[in-house]
Amino acid sequence: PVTIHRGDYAPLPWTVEAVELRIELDPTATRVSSTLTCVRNPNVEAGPLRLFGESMELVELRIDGLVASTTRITHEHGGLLVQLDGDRAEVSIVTHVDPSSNTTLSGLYMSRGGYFTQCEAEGFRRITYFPDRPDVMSRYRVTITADREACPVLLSNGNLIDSGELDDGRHFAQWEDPFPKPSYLFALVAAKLVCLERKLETMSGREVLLQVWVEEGNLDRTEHAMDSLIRSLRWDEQAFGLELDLDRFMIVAVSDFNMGAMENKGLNIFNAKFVLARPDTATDVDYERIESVVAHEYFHNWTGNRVTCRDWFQLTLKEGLTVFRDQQFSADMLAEAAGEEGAASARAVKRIDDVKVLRTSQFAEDAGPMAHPIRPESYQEINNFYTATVYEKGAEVIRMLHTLLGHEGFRSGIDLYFSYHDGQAVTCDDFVDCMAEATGRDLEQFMLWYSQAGTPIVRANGKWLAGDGIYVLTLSQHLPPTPGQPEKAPQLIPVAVGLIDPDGMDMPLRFEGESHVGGTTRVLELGETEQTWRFVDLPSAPVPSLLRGFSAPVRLELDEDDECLAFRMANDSDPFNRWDAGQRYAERVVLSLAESHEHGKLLEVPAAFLNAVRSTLCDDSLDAAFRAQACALPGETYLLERMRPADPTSLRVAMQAVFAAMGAGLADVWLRTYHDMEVNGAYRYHPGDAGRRALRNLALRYLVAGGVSEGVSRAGTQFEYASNMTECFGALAALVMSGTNEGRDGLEVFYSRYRDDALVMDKWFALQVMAWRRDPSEEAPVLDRVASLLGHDAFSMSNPNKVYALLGSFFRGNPGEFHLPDGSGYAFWADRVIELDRANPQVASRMARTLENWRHFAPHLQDEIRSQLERVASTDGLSPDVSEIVGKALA
Ligand code: BAL
Ligand code: ZN
Repeated sequence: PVTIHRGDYAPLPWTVEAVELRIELDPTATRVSSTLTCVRNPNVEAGPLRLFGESMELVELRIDGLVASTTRITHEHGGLLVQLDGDRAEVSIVTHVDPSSNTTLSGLYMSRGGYFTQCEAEGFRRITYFPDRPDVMSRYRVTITADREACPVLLSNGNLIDSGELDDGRHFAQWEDPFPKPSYLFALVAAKLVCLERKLETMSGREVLLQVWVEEGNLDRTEHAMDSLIRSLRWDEQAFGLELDLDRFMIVAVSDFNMGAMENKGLNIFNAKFVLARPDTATDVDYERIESVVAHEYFHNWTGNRVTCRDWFQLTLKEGLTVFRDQQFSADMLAEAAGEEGAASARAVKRIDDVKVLRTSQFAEDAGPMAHPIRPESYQEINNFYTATVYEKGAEVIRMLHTLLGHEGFRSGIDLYFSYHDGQAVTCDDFVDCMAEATGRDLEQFMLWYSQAGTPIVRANGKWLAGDGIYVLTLSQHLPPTPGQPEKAPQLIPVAVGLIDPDGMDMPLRFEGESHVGGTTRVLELGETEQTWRFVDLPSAPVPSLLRGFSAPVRLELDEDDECLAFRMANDSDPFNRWDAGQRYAERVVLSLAESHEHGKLLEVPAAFLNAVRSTLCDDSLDAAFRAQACALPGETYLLERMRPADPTSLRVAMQAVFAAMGAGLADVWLRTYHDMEVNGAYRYHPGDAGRRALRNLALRYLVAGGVSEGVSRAGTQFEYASNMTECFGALAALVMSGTNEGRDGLEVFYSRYRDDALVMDKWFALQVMAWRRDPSEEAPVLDRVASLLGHDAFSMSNPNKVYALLGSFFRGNPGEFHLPDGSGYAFWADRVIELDRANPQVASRMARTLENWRHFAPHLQDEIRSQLERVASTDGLSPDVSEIVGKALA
C-alpha cells in the first residue's frame, strides 16, 4: 500500500477555472463529457496537468479541440498526466461509466432506480478524469440528460438555468453553480422523487427556496427535516452572521449511502435515516439526530464549502469546526425549548451525550493502532480518516479555543477567518492564526493539539492546609505514546475547576496573590508537565470538582472514595460533573464485580451505590432527561475499553448483576417514576417530553432486567398501546435486551407491523443482535441469530444501513456475545469483512475496525483474533481501505 504524507503537499502546476459537464445517464453506459478550462499556476514550477481517474473508460481526450496525441499523455496509477502548452488550455474528455455495477457507493451509482453521487473524498475521479483535489476550485455548469419516465427529477449544484425535452423519451436539465468549488462538492441526482418546499427570506431580505426531496411515499416524513433546516439557517444568521448564499438549497434522501450525509454545494445528499421522521416510525433520538445532521451539513456551506481544505490532512478544519457548530446549535435549540428554568440542564444533557460519544469512540481510537492527531501526518486511504478523532476530538479542540479565548474572542477570530479566506482552500494553521491575530493570544503551544495523537491523562492531587484555609491543587499531564509518536510535549489544557463546601455549595475562589474573588468556577491553564495552584480564604476542606463541563478531551485521574463520588452525585453544581461522578462510581462497581467473577466470588452490588442512584432518581429538582442520563450505567463498550485485559464475558456477567440489582433493588422508585413521568397528548418532538419518555424507558429496562413482574407487564402494555416509536421501541428494547419470552414475541409482532418500512426494520435487526442472553448455558449464542438473519428477506449486504444495523450493532454493541471464547464470532467477522470488501471497501473497513483494539483483550481471545486478522490481511485483492486497518492492527 502507498502511504501519503502531509509534508509532501505541493500545489499543482495547473488548476481548473471552469468545468462544463454533460452527463448522459444510462444504467450501464453513462457518457460523461467534460470541458476543463485549465490555467497554469504561475507560482509553481512548470509540469503536466494531473488528472486522477479510476474505474471508468477513457473514450476521448482533446486539447483545444484537437484529439491529443498519445505522446502528450502518460498513464499513471489509473490517472493521466497531460502535457499542455502556454498558460491556458481547454481540455475536453469523454468517459464511460457504469453506475449500475458501482457497488462502492462512491462516484456515480444507482439506488432504487435513481442515480446519485458521492464525491467526498475522492469519488469525482470515478466519474471523469480530473485534478480531484480540494485545492482545485472551479465554476461548474452541468447538463444532465436522462430517461424522463425513470428519472423525472434532475438535480445538480446551484441554480437551474434550463430544462426541456429531448428525443426518445429523454429530457435534460442544466445547472450552474455561481461559486467556485472543489470537485468533492459536486453532486448529481436523477430519480423519481417528490419534494416538500418552503420559501424563506434571509437576513438580508433575499428570497430563497428550500426543498427536501424524497421518494413519493415518504413525503409525510419530511416536515421535521425542513423545520430543522429552517432553524439551522436562522441560527447561523444569528450566531455567526452567516447567510445562505444560494437562491436554492436542496436536501435529497437516498436509501443506499455510506456515510450520514454530504454537504455538496446547494444539494446536500442524505442517508434517508437522517431525513425521514414521523412519530410512529422515528424515536426522539432519531428526531434529535436528524436536526443535528441537517444543521451540520447546512453549516458546512460556510465552514467547508466557502472556505475549504487545502488537502485532506486538513479535514478537521471543516469537520471539527462544523461539529462544534452543530453541537452549539443543538444545545441552543434544546435550551430554547426547555425554557429559562430548564435551559442549563438541557445544555448539560446535550454535553453529556457528546462526551459519551467522544469517550467511547475517540478515546478507544486513541488507545489503538489507528491513533492519529486530529490532523493526521499520513494515510493510506483517506476514507479511513473520517474518524472520531478528526470529527469529535476536532470539535473538542475548537471548543477549547472557545473556552480559552471567550465567546467574543472566538467570534472575532471566525470573522477574521472569513474575511481572509473566503473562496480559498486553507489549512488548520490558517484558522488558528486568525484566532491568534484576532485576540492577540499566542497559540503556538495550542497547535500541539493538531500534531500530537493520544488522550492526555491529567492527574490531580489536592492538599488541604487546614490551619491556613488554603487548598493546594497540583495537576500533572502525561500523553501516552501512540504509533509513530513515542515522546510528547506537554499541551495547553484548560481545566475548569470548582470547590464544593461540606454543605454542597460552591466556594468563592481566590488564588493566592489575587485581590478579588473570581467566581465559583475558574479555568486553570495547564501548560506544563506539572503545575500547582493555591486557593485561599477557604473556611473548610473543599471537595474538588475538576474538568467541569468536560473542559478538555482528557482522562482525569483523581483519587476519590465512594463517599466523595456519592457526595458529588448529589451536590456538584456543575451538572456535567454531577453526572460524571455517578458514572465513575458505576464504573468502579461494575469493574470490581467483573473482577470478582473472574475470581469465582459472589457478586454483590454495594448498597451505598444503589442508595446514591436512588437519591438521584428521587431528586425532583432534576429534570427527567438529566435523571435518565444520571441513572444510566456507562455503556458496555466504554467499560470494556476501561478494563485491562478486556474480558467481555466477565464484564457481561457483572453488567447483568448490576442491572438486575438496580431493577429489583429500586423497583419501588422505578415503578413510581414510570407512573409519574407519563406523557399525555399527541406526540411532539420536545426535549421535555423526550426526557420523560427516556426516563420511563430506562425504568422499564431496569425493571425487566430485575425480573420485576410488574415491570414486564408495564413494558408489554406500553409496547402494545404506544402511539409513537419512542415508546413502542423503548418497551420492546427492555423486553428483548433481557432475553425475555415477551421480547421474542414482541419482535415478531414488530416485524409484522413494520416489515415494509426499511428504516424501522434497521431498528429491528439492531435490537435483536444486541440482546443479552439470560442463561448462556442453555440458549443458543446470539451469533447464530446474526448468521441466520443474513439470509432474511429484509436484509441486504449491499445496503450500508442494513450492514451497520445487523453487523455493526453486533460487533460493536454486543461484546458479551461477539467475543465468544471459542473464537467463532471472529471467524464470522472475518468472513463478513472479506465478503463486504469485494463490493464496498468503505463499509468493509468500518466493520474491520471493530477488532482493531484486539491487543487489549485477554490472551486467549487475542490468539483467536490475531489468526482472523491474518486471514483477512492475506486475502487476495484486498482494498486499500481494509488493508490499512488490518495492516496497522497487526503491526
Ligand atoms: N463531509 C462528509 C460528511 C460530513 O461530515 O458532513
Ligand atoms: Zn461534516
